[in-house]
Amino acid sequence: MDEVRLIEVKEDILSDNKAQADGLRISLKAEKSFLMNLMSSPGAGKTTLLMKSIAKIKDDVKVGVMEADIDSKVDAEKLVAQGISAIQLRTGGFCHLDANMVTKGLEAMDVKGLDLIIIENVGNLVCPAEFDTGAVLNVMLLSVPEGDDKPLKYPLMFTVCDVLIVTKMDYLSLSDFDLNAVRERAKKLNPNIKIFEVSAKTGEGLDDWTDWLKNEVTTFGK
Ligand SMILES: Nc1nc2c(ncn2[C@@H]2O[C@H](COP(=O)(O)OP(=O)(O)O)[C@@H](O)[C@H]2O)c(=O)[nH]1
Ligand SMILES: [Mg+2]
Repeated sequence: MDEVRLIEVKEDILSDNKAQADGLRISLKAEKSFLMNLMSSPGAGKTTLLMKSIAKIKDDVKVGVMEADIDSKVDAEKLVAQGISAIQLRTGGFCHLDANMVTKGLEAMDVKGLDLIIIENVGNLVCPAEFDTGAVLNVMLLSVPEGDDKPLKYPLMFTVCDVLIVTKMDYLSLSDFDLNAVRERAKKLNPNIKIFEVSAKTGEGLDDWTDWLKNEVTTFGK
């Protein structure tokens, strides 16, 4: 019997996506639109952190949010109810956003006049790390209840992110989460990763993060 041919498609998909993401980055830079991609496990606190962060910077930075979920509108509805400009992308089962989906989302958004566009990616620590969205800043959340072993289990996510926000810090005293171990594990994978420690519930560490983000956005393209 003839041997069955095995064709590797993943590499092609990823390289096509990377080319599209690079093109998107160039056009967004020309428009001085700062695109940030926020990733984490489901329930780590992305939507909550976005609402708290945007409330702090909205007088200085005009923000729009692109929510992505497999099949629901709940996150965009939460943001809109807070007066935040948001659209919802339904990925229809896909576990991540790619540059093509983000391009479609941007076409549906009123991006003129926005200084900062934030993508809340589909919640998981695996697929979103593989697909470049065209963002200039990749941020991940790791919440204390998820445990300190996540850099060991999901190294790619920690490698591709510019920023790690350890969140739900209000749980720290209730858990065996080893903050130093997370810092060391993340830095070993990605020596340039910037780490913030935040509780969206108590507000601890929120200003450090939002002051830094505001500075990144306002100096973008200058
Ligand atoms: N205690 C605590 N709960 C939080 C914090 N941030 C988010 N949560 C809660 O975690 C749950 C999931 O949050 P959500 O923002 O929807 O997570 P997402 O799925 O990553 O968008 C909600 O019940 C939030 O109220 C935090 O810093 N501390
Ligand atoms: Mg959410």
